[in-house]
Amino acid sequence: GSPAIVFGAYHLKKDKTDNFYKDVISGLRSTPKRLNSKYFYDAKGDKIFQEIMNCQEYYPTRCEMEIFSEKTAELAEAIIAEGDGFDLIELGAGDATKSLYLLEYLLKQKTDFTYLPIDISGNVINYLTDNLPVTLPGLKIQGLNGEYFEMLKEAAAMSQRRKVVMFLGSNIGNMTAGDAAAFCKTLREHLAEGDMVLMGFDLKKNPKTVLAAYNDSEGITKRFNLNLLERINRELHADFHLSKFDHYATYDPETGACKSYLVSLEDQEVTIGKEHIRFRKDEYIYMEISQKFTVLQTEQIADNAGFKAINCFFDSKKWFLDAIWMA
Ligand code: AVJ
Repeated sequence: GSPAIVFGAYHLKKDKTDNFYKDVISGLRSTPKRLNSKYFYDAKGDKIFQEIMNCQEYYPTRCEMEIFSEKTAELAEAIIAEGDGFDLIELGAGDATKSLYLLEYLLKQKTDFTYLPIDISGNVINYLTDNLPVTLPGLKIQGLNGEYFEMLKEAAAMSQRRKVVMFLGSNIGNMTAGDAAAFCKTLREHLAEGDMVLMGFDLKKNPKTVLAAYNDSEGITKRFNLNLLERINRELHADFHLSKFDHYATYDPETGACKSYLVSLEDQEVTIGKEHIRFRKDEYIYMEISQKFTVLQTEQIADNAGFKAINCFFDSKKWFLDAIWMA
């Protein structure tokens, strides 16, 4: 039957500022200090991330774009193979540039599907639900603004159809190995047998290539990191001096962990609401991990979570992998 879905966007009503404040305070009260990179994506952060994706050194987007533009038919056929009439859910959809290739192809084939983008950024969801129906006439779209699994539950409550969940751009790399394993297990629990996952992984490669992508010469990634301090200033009434912090990126080819830090350039105290946080000179805030994988590791993650890895799509350099898993 047809899905009980209308055009539009669903926005999480819960007080998000509250979670943001709690996470920031507990992160900055920890030793070592840390902030969660999921908070990078406010309106300005979304814009800076666009700049990152367009910059010379940041290769992952171009690699995955090549897969989606050059192997559209193969990707679509692998997805359709399990039957027509499905919900195509995208976790962390962003501007959906890569998915557009797939959506356009599926529409041309008169495939019966609804596209459900999920994103933590309300701006992203508004943009997609406003623009995609214009770019792709006939597209059924339901935007979901909020956390992945809360919104996945919303999606499941809306329709009983087969699910194909896309998690692209190596977004999974923003989790530690343990968190990624737990995430995939939880994802599997939210799915039924026959459902599919299309997961993007940034693969291990020359360490200089990886590091340059997170340490770009124009300092876009530095601005991306500092923007979170600016967001905290604005939304949580704090007084970070951005010029008193510097960006430091590192890549360890052994573990595949690429990490970003903001380093305090002097002894200083920052006020956030009624909290006071002390920084020693050279003390760092751990901002983000962007994990790189071997193909074998991705298969082990699938296995361990109860998925069957059934298909691998690589770019021509084999720098990036889009894997299809079956629940
Ligand atoms: C959106 C999580 C895939 O980790 O490569 C880019 C975010 N951070 N440059 C990544 C990011 C710094 C990006 N992901």
